[in-house]
Amino acid sequence: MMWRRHMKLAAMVVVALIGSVASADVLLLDYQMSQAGPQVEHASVEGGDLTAGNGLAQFELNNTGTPHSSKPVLTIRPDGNNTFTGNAELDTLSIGSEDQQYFSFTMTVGANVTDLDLTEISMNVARGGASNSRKTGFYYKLNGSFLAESNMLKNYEPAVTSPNWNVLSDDLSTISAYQNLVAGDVVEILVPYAVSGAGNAHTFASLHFDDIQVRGEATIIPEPTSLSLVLLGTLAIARRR
Ligand SMILES: [Ca+2]
Repeated sequence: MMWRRHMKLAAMVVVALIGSVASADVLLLDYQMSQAGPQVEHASVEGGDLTAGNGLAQFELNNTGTPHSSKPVLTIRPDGNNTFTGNAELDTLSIGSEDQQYFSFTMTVGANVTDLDLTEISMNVARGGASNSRKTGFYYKLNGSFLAESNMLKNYEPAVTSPNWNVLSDDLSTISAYQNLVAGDVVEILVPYAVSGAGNAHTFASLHFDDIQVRGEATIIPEPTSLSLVLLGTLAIARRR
């Protein structure tokens, strides 16, 4: 009789655990450069490689020749083989189909995740030099489609040059499409390059990036191994009583 009660207690504990485990706000991905993949990757997601669009002449992931203390950094420049004129094209999202002056990465929600709510994206960005204005931002896709244009963070112009950093961040908790993500969902973030005025005249104007971070709250189904350990532990405690 006693043993049956213990088994029941253990089963109840396991059922409660199977209901999944929610995390507090955590760092999901952190790209620190020197390599295409993220240096930090939370167990709930898989971070894809930083990838250049075809409109970049320079996409240097391991740039150690900058004065930034956090080097290596990522340095990009446009190729000039286009008519990218900045704001107008940023506003119409044509970066994806025409000029491709951007870099991007994906984040795939893991199979063990029942719910993922994105909270924030942030990165360090700086102009390589003082001349010309050059702009960037965050464009958002989910499962291959751009989110509503109103969700994009556009036309951000870094105010300082190397070796200083500007921190560009965006509150993702206000983007409904990035809440309640489930296993297999693919988030894609595009970081565009734009200049004010004719793009062809600014092929020398670089932007530096570092520490691209995505944060969120993940609800994860415990792995079978840890579940088994909890079950065994519960049984052991129950037997000792
Ligand atoms: Ca770095």
